[in-house]
Amino acid sequence: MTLNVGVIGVGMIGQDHIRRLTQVLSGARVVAVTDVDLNRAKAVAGELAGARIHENGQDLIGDDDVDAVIVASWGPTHEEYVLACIAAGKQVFCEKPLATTREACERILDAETKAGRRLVMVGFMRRYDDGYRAMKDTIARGDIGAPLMFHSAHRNATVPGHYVSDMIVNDTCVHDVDIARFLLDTEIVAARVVKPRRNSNAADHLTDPLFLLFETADGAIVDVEASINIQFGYDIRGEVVGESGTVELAESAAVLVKRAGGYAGRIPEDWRERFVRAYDRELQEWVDAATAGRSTGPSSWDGYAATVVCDSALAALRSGERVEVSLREQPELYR
Ligand code: NAD
Ligand code: ISE
Repeated sequence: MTLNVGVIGVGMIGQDHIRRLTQVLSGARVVAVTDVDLNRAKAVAGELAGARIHENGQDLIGDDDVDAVIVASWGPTHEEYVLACIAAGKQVFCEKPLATTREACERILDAETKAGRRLVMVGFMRRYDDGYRAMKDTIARGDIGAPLMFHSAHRNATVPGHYVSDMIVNDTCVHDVDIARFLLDTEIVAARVVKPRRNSNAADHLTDPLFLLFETADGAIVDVEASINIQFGYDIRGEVVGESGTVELAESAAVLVKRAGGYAGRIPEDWRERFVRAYDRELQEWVDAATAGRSTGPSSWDGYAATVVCDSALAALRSGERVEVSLREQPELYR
């Protein structure tokens, strides 16, 4: 059986997911697209055999030919589409963030819990990266003892013009928050944020870099260096320090070239290159699960927890104080 997918939001990542669905993965075809920029939707549909264009996301979700939906529009628009997919009983792959406020995420948790089955997968693709998976396996086997600290660095070469200061936390570091929860298998309970000296390459309205410090429920510490104008490329680092060893991500370059008294390897340009296999794997698993009528991967709960932690980090950034994270009780559906 082929899964008929509708895509809401066909900008950068929406088009990248369409490329992988049509050229890389198996078992799915794109039958409908929509975008508030209808010309963009038309241009994208023009490259797809037989895909129809809908005026808006609600119409696309209501299309009987659409079996499952990808939401890749801007973060603040995710809630209404995810809620509509749940109401229609359709599996939905929602790009991060699940929603941009705690309240919006809670409405999604409530709707999915009421539906009595998981319908939502959130696009935290790092969980599908070979390096992070090997780190998790190492920790789970007990090879380095109990994890004490996780050092994470998230460096973007530059950011687009529409990027505003809060996004360094809720758009960029949301990935570090999720991968910390995944690797350490616990919740984050408090946040602090400090501001190093400003990067003079940053636009005036951006606070860059930031250093975030999180406490987990079992007493481990997570630190995240977030840099969004590092210039040299897209550089993602991670190291977990355990009681008797450490495990860290290796360099992502496939090869190192040694010559003329030095060595060099390629640094990815952006996340599309760095995490290309992770995106492929997350979406193939979603297609396979949706085809079988079930859900998989990061859940609405994971999306909710990440958003609430980011809210606390933003409050900590503004106040300069330690801010506690308070999550509601986890519904049975997500245990
Ligand atoms: P983008 O601006 O390139 O594309 C977003 C598209 O959504 C645009 O074409 C815009 O016109 C459209 N859109 C906005 N509001 C809409 C609405 N209400 N209905 C329909 N279409 C609408 O942005 P992007 O970089 O592709 O990001 C899109 C989403 O993907 C964001 O949530 C972002 O955080 C996420 N993202 C995730 C990753 C990742 O690593 N997982 C990487 C990049 C972006
Ligand atoms: C972008 O939206 C992503 O999700 C990328 O993975 C992240 O590195 C980048 O900072 C975000 O803007």
